Amino acid sequence: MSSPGPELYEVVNPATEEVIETVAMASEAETDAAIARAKAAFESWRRVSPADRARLLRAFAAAVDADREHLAQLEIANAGHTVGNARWEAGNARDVLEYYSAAPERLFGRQIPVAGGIDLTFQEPLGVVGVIVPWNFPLPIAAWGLAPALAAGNTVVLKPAELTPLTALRLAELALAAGIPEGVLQVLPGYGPVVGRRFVTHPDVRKVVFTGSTRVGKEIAAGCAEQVKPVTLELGGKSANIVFADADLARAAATAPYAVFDNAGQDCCARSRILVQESVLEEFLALLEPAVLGVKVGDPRDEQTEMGPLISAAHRARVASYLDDDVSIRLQGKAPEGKGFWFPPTVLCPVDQDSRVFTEEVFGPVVAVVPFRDEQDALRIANATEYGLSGSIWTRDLGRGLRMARGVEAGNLSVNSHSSVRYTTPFGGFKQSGLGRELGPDALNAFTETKNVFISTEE
Ligand code: TXE
Repeated sequence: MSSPGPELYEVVNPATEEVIETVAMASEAETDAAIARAKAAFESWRRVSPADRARLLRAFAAAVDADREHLAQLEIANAGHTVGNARWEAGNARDVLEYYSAAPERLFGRQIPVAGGIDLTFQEPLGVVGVIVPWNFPLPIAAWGLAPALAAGNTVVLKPAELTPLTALRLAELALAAGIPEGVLQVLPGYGPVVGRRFVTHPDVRKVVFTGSTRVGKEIAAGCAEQVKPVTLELGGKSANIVFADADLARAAATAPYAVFDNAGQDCCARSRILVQESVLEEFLALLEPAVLGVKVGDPRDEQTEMGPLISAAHRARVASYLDDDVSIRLQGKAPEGKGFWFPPTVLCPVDQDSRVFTEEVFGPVVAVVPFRDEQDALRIANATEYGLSGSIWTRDLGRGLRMARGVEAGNLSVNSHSSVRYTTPFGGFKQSGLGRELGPDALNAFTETKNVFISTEE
């Protein structure tokens, strides 16, 4: 009797709707086998000397560096990212690997003074880490999870999103070519409720790292709680871009589209609510108009393109549904017609602050503009959301900028800038935007347990 073959998944180019690859989806049994391999590999990987582990991670970073253009082209084809973004993302994956390659030799313990002996603490690896990656930034988010995990001495099984497995699969090949031993990093394409779910329920997976929707994040957190399994969650956002009347309005308006339409709005840090002080609302909208209408949407391979397509037909339908509500479109750019999951950059104003579009994560190129009176009013609006990932504050008064940054309930704020992500600084959300921090020195804590050892010196 022949057994059924693996389930196959057709990977589609969202700019052309063409099938570019067919990928075998892992079953639950294959997931268990991968976890068993990762567990076996952990026993030797944890014993690799810190200097050798650092060397192997540097070699992995160098392999990613040498393959940057190839990785970028894969991401353009698979995720529809613009060529500029895709190159930045491949560079970011390399940077993150390089940054954490310094960690194995710097995972210091402490010696705490105690009576009657010597007390030592050790930062021990956890074991097998399951990393679940979404489709919006497949390559950087994979690197943010796997690099600190491996550096701290863990082994990793990584599940890319169904829609975007190609760059993660390439990362696994590059790791092997760089000398990272078999089983230390495995990439397992598969469905969330099959492979991802198994990371949660399998007792040999000692930690789960998840980036994705708040709905699934809650399910994962609940499942991990059953086993008291640590979990890092990076979830949705509804971030505010707050523009005060005293700001450099021209700069604030010129950069606002980038802050929400970048990656076609499929960014958990997207500043999808623009809050403008009421006295300058019309002036700001007038400045915003050329910036929005000028966004070049189209072929992501073209160096001039600023915005590519959405990831899928289903996602485009979901984004479009927000415009079926009773909303006022103030500005709308152009998007190509025909094949591809295109959507035009769209600015809504005025907006009902209780509406779906103002309270839910749209994850598309749609931004809502509302006026505010003063600092207190701006804070009230900015914080009236279940999310708390990022936000921007535009003002020439730095005291106010800092006051507002301290007042907004979010993990990553920027003043006179929209930057949220640097690989050297912590990244993560307040409230329902997440749990724990990725990147920077803090991320390493999430991949170790502290062990305390007391040695008696009594005679
Ligand atoms: O996310 P899912 P989707 C938000 C964004 C988007 C919405 C839905 O608003 O429109 O979520 O996107 C895996 N157990 N974000 O449906 O389902 C899945 O296979 C374990 C924000 O794509 O959360 C994929 O690998 N894993 C976000 C990953 O989870 C499961 C990025 C994310 O998929 C699972 C993406 C399960 N039961 C979407 N079900 C951000 N923070 O940037 C699914 N998965």
